[in-house]
Amino acid sequence: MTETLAPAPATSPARLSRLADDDLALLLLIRHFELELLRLYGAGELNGTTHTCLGQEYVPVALRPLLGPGDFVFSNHRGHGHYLARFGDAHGLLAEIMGREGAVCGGVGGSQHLHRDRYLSTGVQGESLPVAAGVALHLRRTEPGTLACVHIGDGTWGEGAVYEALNLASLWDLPLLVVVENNGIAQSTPTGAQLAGTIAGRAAAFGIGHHLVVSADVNEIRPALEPLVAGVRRGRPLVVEFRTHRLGPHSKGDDTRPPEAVRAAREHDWYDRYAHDHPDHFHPLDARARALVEGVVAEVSARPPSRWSPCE
Ligand SMILES: Cc1ncc(C[n+]2csc(CCOP(=O)(O)OP(=O)(O)O)c2C)c(N)n1
Ligand SMILES: [Mg+2]
Repeated sequence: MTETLAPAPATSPARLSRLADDDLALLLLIRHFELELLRLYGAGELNGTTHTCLGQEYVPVALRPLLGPGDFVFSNHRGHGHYLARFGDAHGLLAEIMGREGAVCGGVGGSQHLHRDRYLSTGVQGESLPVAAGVALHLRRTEPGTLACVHIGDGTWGEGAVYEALNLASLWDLPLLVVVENNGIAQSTPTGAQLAGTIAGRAAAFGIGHHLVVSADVNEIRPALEPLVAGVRRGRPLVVEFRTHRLGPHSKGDDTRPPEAVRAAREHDWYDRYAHDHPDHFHPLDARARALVEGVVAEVSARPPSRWSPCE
């Protein structure tokens, strides 16, 4: 059976519901943080690389209150939103990326390799899922009721380690929540050109539940996920697949998509849609988030370089 693998077609997306202030503020913080990063890279202020989550910000925002401090979060290369949703710490993250004092990991982890409490990220595709499964096993034994949440992209389903982890997660009833951000592309390869079958079918092959999210409305997504996440805490792994849209380049300046594909992604952007649907709510909070991030950039840019010692 052939199923559609690309993100939802570019029909006019539905009206978004009015968000709570803190959800909108967090969405906007992530949006402006990512936009500033691209600007800083363009200005030659940053080294290395970065992958922004522009267009996908609502995924960690929807999940935020469903995860507690006892839960582990394993993030990937596109992880700034995951970190900001967990800690709200734009200063520490920017300092990490810029290699300045106050950096989350002393400035040696950079954009992709963060560690703070029960939050870890890696830029190596497929690395985190087996580790998360191991942590989930440990949690099941020592802290029942907690879980390991791991974010992966559609392209990461090409890594064999994903299947070893899913096999054991199902066999051992692990509290493992696999969040798939299916943005329809892996670097420059459309999902339909690299993934046979479906993500749902692959989860089913291991007897693992699958929940598809096509909405970008946090108020719709969160209550639907709440009972499912509770099920994970009781020891059944779950795959939650978000059909989402990557607004920006893969990393920076490397967008190989045709202009119409970028335009279609923009039509689904929660940011423009929310501005249109709720201008009175959007504009003041947007201005506040923009100013906040500009302040973070000014403050962190003025800090001295970070120092790190393996013996500390
Ligand atoms: C093992 C490994 N192979 C290749 C890469 C280079 N790489 C980084 S991101 C990426 C594409 C990832 O696609 P996807 O999983 O769909 O995530 P997205 O970038 O779309 O968020 C690739 C090939 C990598 N980081 N790790
Ligand atoms: Mg992808």
